[in-house]
Amino acid sequence: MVEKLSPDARSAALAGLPHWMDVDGRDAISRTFRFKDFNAAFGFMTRCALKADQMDHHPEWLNVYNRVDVTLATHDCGGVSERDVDLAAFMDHVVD
Ligand code: H2B
Repeated sequence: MVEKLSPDARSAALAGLPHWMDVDGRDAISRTFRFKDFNAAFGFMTRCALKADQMDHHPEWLNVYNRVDVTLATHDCGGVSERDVDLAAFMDHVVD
């Protein structure tokens, strides 16, 4: 069973993910990524989708041309877990 991060662990994790924000009214984190064009955005999504499937941990996301809005939460625990932090860090690494 995946566990929700404690408030302290969550704050510490978010300090290391400065581009990610708390979602209003929901226990989740989000970030918007912007790319040169659709090709670059979809390439990013493809890399993240393969990683997410390997992790068995899947993002909620919306793509509009060169923009990808990502929300991460762990449905199995109803909040943010270490898996969300790991997937967020992977996504950041892909765009770095
Ligand atoms: N993704 C996310 N974001 N949260 C989950 O709780 C989750 C998941 N659970 N992907 C996984 C799949 C679970 O449903 C399967 C059965 O392992």
